[in-house]
Formats: sequence, C-alpha cells, structure tokens
Amino acid sequence: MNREEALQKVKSHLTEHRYVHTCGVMETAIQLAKKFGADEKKAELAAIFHDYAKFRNKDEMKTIIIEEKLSSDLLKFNSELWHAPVGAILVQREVGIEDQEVLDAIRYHTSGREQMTTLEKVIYLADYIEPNRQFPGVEEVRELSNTSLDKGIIKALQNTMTFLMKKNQGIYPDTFRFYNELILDSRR
Ligand code: DGI
Ligand code: FE
Ligand code: FE
Repeated sequence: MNREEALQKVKSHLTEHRYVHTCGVMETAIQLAKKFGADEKKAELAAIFHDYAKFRNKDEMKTIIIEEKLSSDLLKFNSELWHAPVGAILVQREVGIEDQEVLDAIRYHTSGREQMTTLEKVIYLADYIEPNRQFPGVEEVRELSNTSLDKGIIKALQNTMTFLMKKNQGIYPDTFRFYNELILDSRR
C-alpha cells in the first residue's frame, strides 16, 4: 500500500480537521524517524492510521475491548484512551495491516508504555508536536525534540499528566510507567 492509497483509506473515517492532523503526524513522524533511526516507511504507515478508530462510537469500542480481552483497566479510565488499542485491532481487521511494529505504534500512541521502541516513540511524539497542534507548551516540546526523543517525550508527558490532574482525571498506569522509566533513566 503506498502513501496515497493509505491516506485514501483513512480519510473516510476522519473529520477534515483530524485528516489534516493525520497528515501533520505523517510528515513529522517521517522526519523524526530519519533523525532518530526508525524505519521511515513504518513510521509513515503507523502515522497515517494512528487515529483510525478516533470516531468509532463508545459502545463499539467497549465491545471490542471486552471481546479482545484488552486490559479491563481501560474501561475504568478516560474513553479518550480507547481509540488507540481499538485502532490497532481494526486496522489489522479492516485494512489488513499485519506488521506488528506498526500495529504496536498505533496501539500505544495515546498511553505510551514501558520499553517503547524507537518507532513507537516517534509516533507518540509526532502526534504531540505535529505543526497543527497549538496547545500550551507544545513549542518547548518541539525544541527539545530537535535534540532528543526522550527529552521531548518527558516534557510532553509532564504536560499531559498535569492537564489530566487539573481536570481531576486518573492517569493510566502505562502512562505513569512510561514516564517513570524515562525520567529515572534521564538522571543516570
Ligand atoms: O487522538 P489525539 O487527539 O490526536 O491524541 P491522543 O491519542 O494522544 O489522545 C490524547 C487525549 O487522551 C488527551 O486529551 C489526553 C487523553 N488522555 C486521557 N487519559 C490519559 C490520556 N493520555 C495519556 N497519555 N494518559 C492517560 O491516562
Ligand atoms: Fe490519538
Ligand atoms: Fe492523533
């Protein structure tokens, strides 16, 4: 599947706004992959499909989480987390992508997890810093990302966790573990 075919396939599942975001993630992910040594083609494909399930209805996502025996923790936390693991399943089922590295990059693009591969980190960070993103603090993350994938991600995680805490929301265990691993490692 080339870029145009992939973009064509994802387009009908997204709003115009989300499609523009997806194209931004694609461009940014390719640049980050080049810079930090991930497979550029896999980064392109994972980026194109990372938000594939963003607009599925909650009941459908809930059913998939239960049927596929995904962590039952997921259902207790913010439903914003669901589109990532559900997306990985649907992209395999409906689009026929079988590359596990690509599917994992989609699966963990929202929560993160411990032991992220470079490809997974590239998609995580590209999703946060792509040019159409405008939230407070994004410029600082962009600057850190020029020199270090992990430094950029640490700041992005701090921003996201602060945002969730201010809204009295829980923080998903994988996100916490991802953060702790990176911050403890950065002090060694
Ligand atoms: O799908 P996008 O909007 O492009 O971005 P995303 O997949 O990173 O989703 C981000 C949303 O998920 C953001 O509003 C924060 C929310 N979220 C809720 N709970 C958690 C969480 N994000 C993380 N990393 N960890 C959580 O526990
Ligand atoms: Fe997403
Ligand atoms: Fe996204």
